Amino acid sequence: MRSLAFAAALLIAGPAAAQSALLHGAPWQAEIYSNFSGWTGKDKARPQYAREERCGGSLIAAGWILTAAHCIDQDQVDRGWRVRLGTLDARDGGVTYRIDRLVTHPDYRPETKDGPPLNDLALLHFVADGQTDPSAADHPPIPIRLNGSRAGDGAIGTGADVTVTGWGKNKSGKGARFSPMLREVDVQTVSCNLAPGYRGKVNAAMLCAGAPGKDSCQGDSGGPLILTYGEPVLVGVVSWGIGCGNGSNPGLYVRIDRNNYLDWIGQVTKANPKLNRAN
Ligand code: 4AZ
Repeated sequence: MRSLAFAAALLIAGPAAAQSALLHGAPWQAEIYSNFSGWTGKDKARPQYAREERCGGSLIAAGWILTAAHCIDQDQVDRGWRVRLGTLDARDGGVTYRIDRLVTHPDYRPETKDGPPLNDLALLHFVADGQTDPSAADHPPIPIRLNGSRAGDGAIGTGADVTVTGWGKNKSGKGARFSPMLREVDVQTVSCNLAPGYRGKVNAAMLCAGAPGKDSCQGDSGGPLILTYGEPVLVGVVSWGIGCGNGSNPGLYVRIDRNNYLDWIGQVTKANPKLNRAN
């Protein structure tokens, strides 16, 4: 993926320069990170952002992050994993929050050796605490609209221009590195069944997207797949893949539309007002 900050700099250079498909960045982008401090040995030598970075996520409503279920469990919430919002820089930028509730999709099933996770979604509710910059309340981050939330939103077919963002690895396998700065890559939706590794293992609640040498990768999970034609809208959540950017197996995303997960997200975030109350 290329750096969003770099893309923005190119944009300023003039109309001939490459343009980011996300003209105004990705203000809904969240980072889910571990603030564990007891690292030892080889882990201690790695940069802090690389030790802490766990997953991406998207702000979808005030106080709510949509991410992948495989990104976080209740144990990790209890150990103090946090959410970071409002920055391209995962090292120390933005504003961080305490996670006070995790709602994993009731039908989530982890990946198996034969195939991808099922219903790989979780919702995180977050609140400000003593580590949260108090001035953050003056400029709340901007949520991304969910596909299907407006009349006229359809299911995403193949050949749609979409963009994925994250702090994940630059390749699969040895020598791969997390990125300290948020990166983005423009890809296209493709048929999952054309991928030899996915045929027969995917279902209609999944979406595949890729382009030659372009993909999401480990650490990007939970992050947004955005439809970039017109107003940005969240159409997918980074979930799984066989390798990264290897040409034959595109990235696999949880599909978001009227027939897929919109009701569940609405129920969790709206139907129980108690869950929306900061405590
Ligand atoms: C992962 O391990 C992962 N190439 C995420 C996305 C992709 C592969 C792996 C897509 O979280």
